[in-house]
Parts: sequence; structure tokens; C-alpha cells
Amino acid sequence: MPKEVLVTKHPDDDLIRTDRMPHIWCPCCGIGIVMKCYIKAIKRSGIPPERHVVISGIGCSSRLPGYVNIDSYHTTHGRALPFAIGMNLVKPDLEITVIAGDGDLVTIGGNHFIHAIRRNHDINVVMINNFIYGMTGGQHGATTPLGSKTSTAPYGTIDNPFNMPLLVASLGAPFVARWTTFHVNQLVDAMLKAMKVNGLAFIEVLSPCPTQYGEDNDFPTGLDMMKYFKKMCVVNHEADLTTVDIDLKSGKPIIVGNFVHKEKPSYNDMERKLIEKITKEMKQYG
Ligand SMILES: Cc1ncc(C[n+]2csc(CCOP(=O)(O)OP(=O)(O)O)c2C)c(N)n1
Ligand code: SF4
Repeated sequence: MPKEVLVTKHPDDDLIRTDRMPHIWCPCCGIGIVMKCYIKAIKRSGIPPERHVVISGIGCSSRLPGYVNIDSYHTTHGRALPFAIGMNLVKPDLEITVIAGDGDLVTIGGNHFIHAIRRNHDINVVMINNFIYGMTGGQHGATTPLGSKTSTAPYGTIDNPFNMPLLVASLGAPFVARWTTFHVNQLVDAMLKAMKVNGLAFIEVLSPCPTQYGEDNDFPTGLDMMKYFKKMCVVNHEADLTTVDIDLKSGKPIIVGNFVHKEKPSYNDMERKLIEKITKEMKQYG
């Protein structure tokens, strides 16, 4: 009879801060799946872990960097991008990924977000869209689907949400994708593509928050939302982005895919060129 082998170590333990466990996330929350995908992407990227940096703001999603065993920064609510931009300008060789919640990134942090995309800073941005402010009690934000019941809209929201892929593509980002926590392989692949992009790469990841969103909106468990993603998602990399808004009430399919993948000079490229030009001109004038 083969001898029983007791496994005491998980293959990803080297990239997890196991001393921080147990984590804070609720059972069936999708954030842990995103973390697993990010760790896989780091391992497959060919870039050594010491060159990866992960930065977040504040929220349930923003706790993710605290559990990954690489250099990580848990900053202030909505301000992960200013930290990331500063780091990218000073240390352009680092592979910087911002992972944050939808509330953090585009509700309070919306202004930083649009300008970071416009200038095309070389940063990977993963937005975990659980449709709600999870950590603080289920208030609605800029990505909450119309008609959702929330703690601040008990009769249903009347605010139109952002169509994130359309918004980001319209600002010129060279990489724009949307996946869900159901699409783990596609999400790892999108993260790997994002790491290779020269400029701002954006991935929206739809993720269950059974505690603050699902319970009041017909997805009482995380599994209910995962089943919904499985049933309703349609992969269309060529989708017309004006049509990919999310409506969880009407039976409209959720369009997922790698929608934009193009080359474009990053802010660092433009700055380098400018410095070269000015240096040349200054030399001419002695
Ligand atoms: C300047 C500031 N405003 C408000 C808060 C309170 N706050 C902390 S987390 C959070 C919401 C986080 O929501 P989201 O980014 O969607 O992440 P989730 O918890 O859903 O993952 C808020 C409003 C804060 N910490 N700082
Ligand atoms: S409140 Fe929602 S987002 Fe936060 S840990 Fe719980 S399930 Fe996840």
C-alpha cells in the first residue's frame, strides 16, 4: 500500500503571506479568486516576483495586496493610482499592478482614474467590480447596475452606472478587458497580456459580493452569482462597446472579452523622447 503523504504546504505559499491568514473575506466572496489568478499570472509572467508591485486603496478588494508576498502598498481610499503613477515614474522597470474595488477606483477615485488613462501611464489596473461598496455596508456607487437594491437605495437605484469598457476605451487605453470570477483561465491570460502592454491596461473583473450586494438582489450566495455568470456571459472580443453595459434585471447577456489590444506610446516613452529632444537642442546651443 502506498504510504500516505501529508501535504503541509500549498504550491502558492511562496507568494502568499500565510502569516496573515485567515483573511477577512466572507465565504463565497470572489476576491480570493482574483488573488489566485494574480499569483498565477505573476508566476507565469517570467518577471521575477521582486520586480512585481501591487497597490490598492481601501476596501475589501483593496485588502488583496496585503496577502500577496511581494512588495505591496495598501494606500488611501481612491488614491492607489497616484501612488502607482509616482512609483512608475521613478522606477519604470517595476511591473506595477493596481488592484482595487469599483468604489475605490472609479467612484471616489474617478478623477485620478480618467487622467491616468488619458496620459497612458504604464500600469496594470484590475478593478474588482462587485457592484457595491462592500466594506462599508453596501452603499451604491458608479458601477451599481440600475434598479439594484442597496443600503442607500432600498427601493432601487436610479443612477445610471458607468459602462466601464466603453469609458476606458474612449480615453484611449491600449488594453481593455472584462472577465468574471467564473473565467479564471481567461482572467490569468488577460493579466499576462496586461503585463506585456506598454501603457495602461485595464481589466474589469465582475465578482460576487453575496453579503452586501447579492442578498438584496436575488443572488443570495456567491454560487448563485457564479451560476449567473456561467449562464449569461458571452465572449465577444470584437463587441461594440456601446452595447456592453451591465443590466442584471432584464436577462441581457454580459459581454466579456479582451476588447482592445493595441500599441501606443506610454507616458514614459513620451517623456524620454522629450528629454532626448531637449538635451539635443541644449547641446546645439553649447
Ligand atoms: C477618504 C475616505 N472616504 C471613505 C472611506 C470609507 N470607505 C472605506 S472602504 C469604502 C468602500 C469600498 O468599496 P469598494 O472600493 O467598491 O471595495 P469593496 O469593499 O466593495 O471591495 C469606503 C467608502 C475611507 N476609508 N476614506
Ligand atoms: S462584504 Fe462583500 S466584498 Fe467584502 S468580503 Fe464580504 S462578500 Fe467580499
